[in-house]
Amino acid sequence: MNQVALKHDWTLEDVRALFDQPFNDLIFQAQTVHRQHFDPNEVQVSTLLSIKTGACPEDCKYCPQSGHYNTGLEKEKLLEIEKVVAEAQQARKQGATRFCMGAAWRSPQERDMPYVIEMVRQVKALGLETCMTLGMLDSGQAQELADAGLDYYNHNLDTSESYYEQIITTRTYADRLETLQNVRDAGMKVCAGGILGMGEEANDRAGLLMRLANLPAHPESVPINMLVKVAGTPLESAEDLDPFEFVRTVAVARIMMPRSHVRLSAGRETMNEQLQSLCFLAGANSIFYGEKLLTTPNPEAHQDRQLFEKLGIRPEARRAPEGTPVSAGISDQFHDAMASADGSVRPCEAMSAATGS
Ligand code: SAM
Ligand code: DTB
Ligand code: SF4
Repeated sequence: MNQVALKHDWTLEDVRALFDQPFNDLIFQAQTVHRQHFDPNEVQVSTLLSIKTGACPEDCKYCPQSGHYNTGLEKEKLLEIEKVVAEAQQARKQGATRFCMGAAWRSPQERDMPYVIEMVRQVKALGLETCMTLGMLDSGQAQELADAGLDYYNHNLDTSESYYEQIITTRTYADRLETLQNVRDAGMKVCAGGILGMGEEANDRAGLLMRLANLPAHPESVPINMLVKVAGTPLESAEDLDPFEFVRTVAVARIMMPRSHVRLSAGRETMNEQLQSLCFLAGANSIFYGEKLLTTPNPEAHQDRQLFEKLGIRPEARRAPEGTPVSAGISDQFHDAMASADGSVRPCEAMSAATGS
């Protein structure tokens, strides 16, 4: 494997030069880099659950859960641990290898910590990787979550530093960077990305990727979300982003952060199969799987299984650090779910390969 040193000193000009290549050259370069680091026919599969919904004090202009806007969302308090574990069991049965729990908080309060810590412990005990996104963390909270065994923490930069203040006024870019540093210092894996289609310019998309790739270590997961336009939010009528710009951003993220999982995240509900396939070709190798993201719709599970089947894509098996598959059973579950998608059971060599069995 060609292990080129990872680059952390990108300038905006470097990033724009990647973006501005002819489309075919960019996709070829991204797919070439992708193949140096990953199996091009494997996609990691995560499921999301909102563990605390709505009434968030922050004013993120894209977000249906902000208490500043009337989006008609029914708010819910922190879910009971048993309910979260039952949902995780269901996700595991459907073939997810990672379970992400999200809360509409500015940051967790001290009284919440024992509950979320217990959620991490019990979900992990099912053999799933755990991820949480709970807002800002101080260093002590990050350490508590790491000690409980939390694998990933998601906290997005969302956009470029200069466009950020058009989108959120209740906390700063520096706050976001501080949380990412606290997560990293506590020894957890970092999941950080952004949202496209918020009326930003090409330089903002380049600026977002520049900040992510210039972090002291690249985030292990980079979610690229297409804005889900929700009625009642200030961005409900944002102009559609040209889908090719979305694909270009995925490709540039792949080239700049070659060893990271790039997640084709929110927004797949409005993308056709061909656009999603272009994103996989550009190096996206992770998705959220299951009918719902946090509060908005995601493609039905059977549609994703059919798309994987059409493209010959296998769900990535969870791997132990030394590269040994540790949850073959989980990928088998995806296989079973896939086999029953159209009511018939058929052999699927691809799935067996993914499980290493
Ligand atoms: N409250 C926590 C926070 O903001 O960090 C965690 C939950 S928040 C919903 C997680 C991420 O979801 C946000 O950072 C944003 O990138 C993404 N998100 C929220 N609403 C979205 C939308 N309408 N379209 C696309 N992505 C969205
Ligand atoms: C991320 O980057 N995307 C996910 C996850 N991190 C938590 C969230 C998408 C949320 C989309 C809007 C909703 O469903 O509420
Ligand atoms: Fe709150 Fe997170 Fe939504 Fe911002 S993105 S309003 S912090 S739930």
